[in-house]
Amino acid sequence: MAVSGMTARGAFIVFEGVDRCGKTTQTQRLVAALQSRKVDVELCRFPDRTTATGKIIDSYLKNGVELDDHAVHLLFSANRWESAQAIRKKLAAGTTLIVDRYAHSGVCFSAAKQGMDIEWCKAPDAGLPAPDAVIFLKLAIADAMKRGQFGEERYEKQDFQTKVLDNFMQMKTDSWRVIDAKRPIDAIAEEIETLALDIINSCADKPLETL
Ligand code: DGP
Ligand code: NA
Ligand code: NA
Repeated sequence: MAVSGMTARGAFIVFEGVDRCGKTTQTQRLVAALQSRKVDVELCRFPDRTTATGKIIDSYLKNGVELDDHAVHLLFSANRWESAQAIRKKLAAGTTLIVDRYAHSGVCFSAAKQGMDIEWCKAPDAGLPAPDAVIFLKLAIADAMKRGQFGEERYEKQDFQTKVLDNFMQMKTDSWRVIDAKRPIDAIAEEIETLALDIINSCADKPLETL
């Protein structure tokens, strides 16, 4: 509960999953639902393609430039570090952040590449603000492939996404909230809204942790 004169901090809620799992739709739906309940909330997504690092990442994802796997991994991490200070400030000011991908994507996508090790991939993100909750939208790759636009960007290939999903399942801890993403959009949105309200209430007086 908020003590008078103090603002309860916002929650840092991260959505993860393979490509086409419905994260973008669900994060947008959640932000709209929370806004209609007068929750102070903002949507963010990583990679943030608008920054200097984000522009290189965007070009890489669209196959416009080739980059060494280690170099691009560090760019994705740098792209999160660019926002770290703003994330801390917003949370402290009471704004809840709904985030479409974060450090778990960083590790799970890079480690799906030959010769890229999970522990090496985790290192550059150490010290970033840690999510209060990870909501994982779980979808089989065969089902993701039936959805529109799969295959347009660099990583949107069946074999690669299968490895990414395996990595997510390996990294998953008991604290992740796993959502069956094969169901209708409205049913998922309803489940997530209840979950998010619960997370927002329960982290208001807990300190923000770091990765
Ligand atoms: P999105 O804009 O959410 O569709 O993400 C773009 C693609 O980049 C998607 O295939 C997931 C992947 N991705 C997101 N974050 C990272 C990261 O930190 N590292 C790597 N290697 N890939 C990432
Ligand atoms: Na994508
Ligand atoms: Na690997």
